[in-house]
Amino acid sequence: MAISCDLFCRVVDNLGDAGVCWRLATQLACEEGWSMRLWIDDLAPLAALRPGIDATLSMQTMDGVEIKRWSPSFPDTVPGDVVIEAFACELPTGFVAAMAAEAKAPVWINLEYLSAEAWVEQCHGRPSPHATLPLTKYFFFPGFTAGTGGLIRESSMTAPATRSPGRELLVSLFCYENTSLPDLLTAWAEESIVISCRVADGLARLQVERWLGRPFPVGARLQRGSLELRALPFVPQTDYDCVLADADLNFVRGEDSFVRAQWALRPFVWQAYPQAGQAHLAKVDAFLARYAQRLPEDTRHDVENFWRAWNGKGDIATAWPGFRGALPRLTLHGSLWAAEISATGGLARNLALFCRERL
Ligand code: TRH
Repeated sequence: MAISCDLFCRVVDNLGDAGVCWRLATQLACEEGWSMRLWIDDLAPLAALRPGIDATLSMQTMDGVEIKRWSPSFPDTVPGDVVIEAFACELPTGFVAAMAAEAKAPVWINLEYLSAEAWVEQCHGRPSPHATLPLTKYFFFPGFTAGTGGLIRESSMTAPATRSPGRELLVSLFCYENTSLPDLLTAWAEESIVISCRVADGLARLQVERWLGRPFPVGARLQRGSLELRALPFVPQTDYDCVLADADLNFVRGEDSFVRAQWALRPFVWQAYPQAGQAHLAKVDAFLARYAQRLPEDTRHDVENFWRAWNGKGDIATAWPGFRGALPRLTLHGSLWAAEISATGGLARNLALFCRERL
């Protein structure tokens, strides 16, 4: 009998909540053979990520996943064998009661946010008994090391072909509001090589538009000095992987694009989800400590300077030349790093094994 699973996702902001849950749901369905039910409170981001999904429907099936709108009036539902609560989204009270009423309680997983911080290994897999009901929730942390749940990665995924360096530097840009962006664009416009920048729709495009001081609608191409700008439409999630693989350098953010950039093998720069008091810098540093560990010291220094400046600490224009010089070395590093982080196994497989042991 296939394992049945209810995955709950609340869209807090942006696309990452839906993006991560969608990848996980389809992988558990297609690769592990689970019978998946995805409860999501806002279907709009999902419909953008996966064309074919209709944001107006309260129930539909796509890619082997039953998608249900999670509305405040939650219907009486028999829980699946496994219940995944994504990012502590808080399950409906009635559903938790139904879980407790089952003869055998479902395996209850809280899927956490990705972080490279050391404490993750200590917390991964920890049980947390419910205060009043006969239920246990397990914390499942994605991560980069063997003591964590690993990273989302399709088992069918193949490494993209290597890119031979051309006469221009092809960059993809996806970011949050970023105070370093105008100075970086100015530095690129004054470069000695052509920088061809594909700008993601949304915040990245709007900030480029502000820097240009003129409209920069989706589909537009504009040139400023050495900088060629192209405003990409929002592309489906699977196509976004190709955008990353086609570039020489990718700027990514949040969680899912951050992981995909690593599977794309190209040099990349991550903007962490901004937090008050620059708390996100600890996350950036924790990741850099792992990612840059095996790089020569001067390269490591260039990478750290640039990444920190991109995350609000330091001067991006000063950091750019060193980082640009480090790109050939980082291109070689991409495959080694991807091999290192794939050794932990894919998150969907690790999660399936974790649950099977507890079913
Ligand atoms: O959208 P995000 O900022 O999501 C964030 C993070 O998950 C963050 O940790 C969380 O706290 C916050 O949401 C609530 O960035 P992320 O995670 O990279 O998700 C973006 C998704 O959008 C990813 O699946 C790739 C996809 N995407 C496309 O499919 N097409 C596109 O054109 C672009 C630019 C992105």
